Amino acid sequence: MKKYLLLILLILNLTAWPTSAHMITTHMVGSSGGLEGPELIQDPGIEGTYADYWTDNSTPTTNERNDVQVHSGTYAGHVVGNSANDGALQQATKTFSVTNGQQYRIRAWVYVVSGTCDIRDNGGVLDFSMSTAVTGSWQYLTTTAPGLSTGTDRIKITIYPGESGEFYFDDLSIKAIY
Ligand SMILES: [Ca+2]
Repeated sequence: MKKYLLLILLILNLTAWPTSAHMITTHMVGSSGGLEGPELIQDPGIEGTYADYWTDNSTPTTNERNDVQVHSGTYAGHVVGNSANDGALQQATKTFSVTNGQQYRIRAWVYVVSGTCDIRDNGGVLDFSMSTAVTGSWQYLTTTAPGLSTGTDRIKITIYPGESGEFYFDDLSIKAIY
């Protein structure tokens, strides 16, 4: 049934934009069956040069990529800290764009060693938060949130609440959903 729905949607897409066939490739069918836009996170798998994409949030003891715990690929982000809000923040040059009123799906994989790992927006343009304190295995976090205005925002992945923690993060995703 989903195949037929996809086919119909593709035909509608072709009919609506006959000269923009590349648009079709930017839309994927998500697990909910709805269409999703392109990935908005740059280097979502944390495989690139870490400092190009991530900076410190507050004063983490460690904020790096390493290969000790990895969800996919070769590397994952790794944070160790001894105060609340210690963690990783997307570089100001690596923001994602948000459209007012558009709904987004946020996904992340997190491996908590200790404390609570909290993932949220930094700027309030896309207002979301999700967290886990489950230790010792990769946990899948997902939520949806609307754009509260049109602009750019950043992800931060921090120890919150609590005053200490250690975690890994990998395979981040933010996509518009339709
Ligand atoms: Ca990875």
